[in-house]
Amino acid sequence: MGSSTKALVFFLVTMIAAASSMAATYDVGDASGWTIMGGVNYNKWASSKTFHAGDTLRFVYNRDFHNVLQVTSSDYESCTTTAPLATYATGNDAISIMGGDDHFYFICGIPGHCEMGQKVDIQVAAQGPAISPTSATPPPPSKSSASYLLSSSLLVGLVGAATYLISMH
Ligand SMILES: [Cu+2]
Repeated sequence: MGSSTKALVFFLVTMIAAASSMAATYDVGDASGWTIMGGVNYNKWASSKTFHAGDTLRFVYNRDFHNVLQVTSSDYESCTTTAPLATYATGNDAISIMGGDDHFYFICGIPGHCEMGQKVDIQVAAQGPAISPTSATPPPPSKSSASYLLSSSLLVGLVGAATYLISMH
């Protein structure tokens, strides 16, 4: 194997390793957890982060007093708890925000809690977690799942190229 090929393979493998290690886990509310105590502003918390498809949200709370409902945008706005898209109630819920929506909306389903501010709007960044496209202008937010797919296929392409280069020698 020529040294330039070796360098290229090393580069590709490094890129792939870096891309796959970028998924992050976020504790919602950090040390405060998921609560109505202390007046945590969850959207202020969320705006301090940059979420990517593939990241994990962790809701930590006392399950005797709270739960986590994933809801639609309008149910989030109106604090409607009767038609959740998903319900979590273990007290330590790890929720992957892999692919899908631009926004993930979560509220507490215990009466009154959402109204008291126990709600969070997680906006997933427009660009996928793998490899940023080289174009100067990022795609609009509505294209996030498409760009995530694009990054994924780029990754598959890199793996294919690396495999091909190795098999040539
Ligand atoms: Cu609650």
